[in-house]
Amino acid sequence: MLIRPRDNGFLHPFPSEITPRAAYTGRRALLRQLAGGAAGAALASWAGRAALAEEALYPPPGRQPTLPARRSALAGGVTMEKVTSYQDATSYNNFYEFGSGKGDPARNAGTLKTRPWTVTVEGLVHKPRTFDIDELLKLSAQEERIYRLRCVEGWSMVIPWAGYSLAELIRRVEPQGSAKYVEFVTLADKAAMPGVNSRILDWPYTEGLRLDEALHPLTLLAFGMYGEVLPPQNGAPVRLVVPWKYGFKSAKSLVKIRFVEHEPATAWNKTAKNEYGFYSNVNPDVPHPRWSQATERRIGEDGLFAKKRKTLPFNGYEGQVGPLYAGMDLKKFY
Ligand SMILES: Nc1nc2c(c(=O)[nH]1)N[C@H]1C(S)=C(S)[C@@H](COP(=O)(O)O)O[C@H]1N2
Ligand SMILES: [Mo]
Repeated sequence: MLIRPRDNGFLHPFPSEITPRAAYTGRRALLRQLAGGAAGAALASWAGRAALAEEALYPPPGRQPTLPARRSALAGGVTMEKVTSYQDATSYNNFYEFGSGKGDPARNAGTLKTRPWTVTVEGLVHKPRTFDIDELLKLSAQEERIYRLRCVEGWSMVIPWAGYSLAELIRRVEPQGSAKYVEFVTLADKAAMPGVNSRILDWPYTEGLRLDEALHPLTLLAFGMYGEVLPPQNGAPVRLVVPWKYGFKSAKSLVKIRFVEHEPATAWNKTAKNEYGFYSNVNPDVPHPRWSQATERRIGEDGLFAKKRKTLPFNGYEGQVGPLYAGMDLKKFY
């Protein structure tokens, strides 16, 4: 019997709970065979379209090593929306260390060397430690989380990440009672990163979260996407993904995680205080000083006639993270 894709599965396949790339490519091969084979015309055209759709969404084999991950069971961990194509997600990026144009990271980030690589966890913790990246990768089981991410410039996308909750790491280093915030420091390597020689930002790029935000299970330490390890332009070998905050909170290519008592400075806040606050929760009611933040365009849908989408509070994750901000004036703490 033919296994029909689910409505949603047509656009994002659910081959099994374990989603190594082989499962996707095997399914595509089957679809192609059906499309070209003796099957009826309707079936052939259905299979042809399905194969094409999946080819567009997932990378062809051999780009990056695979990174198998089991599908997340976390509330909010898997959105049912159409996944952005791999091509779009890896060619339209913000990664200022490699240039400020959206195409610069894909063009320039090939110089990033991701081995050897270490991440140092320090500050107000009982067990400070430097992790080798391969050790960090195996610290907890890799989960596939499919998150929306919204950039402050008005575009959004849906990406299947592989990683585990940052809380898994935090738990192991045992924060002290005085730790209230977490600061994230990313690589600033002048030789490998042409952007670091410019003065656009005060390098290294840093970000911060309140400790309870960092501990929220949706906050992901990501090592992969689309069943593979992260490509350099998306923040290899390890980055943060905080789906209810504007994209710039999701710091790429992390080298240090520091536990501190006071709210840390962040790279964008230092550069333009009135445009980028510490909290940066996706909030359609708070316009950026230079544009509205009430609507967004999904990458891949940005044709001339594509409708804009309404931006949701907390990027649609209000049910999960709203309680973190109970009683706070989110226009003041933007
Ligand atoms: N180190 C570093 N991390 C960064 C950035 C950056 O310039 N440098 N840009 C941020 C911004 S503005 C966005 S929208 C996201 C983009 O992630 P993506 O390219 O994987 O879509 O990365 C964030 N992380
Ligand atoms: Mo962004």
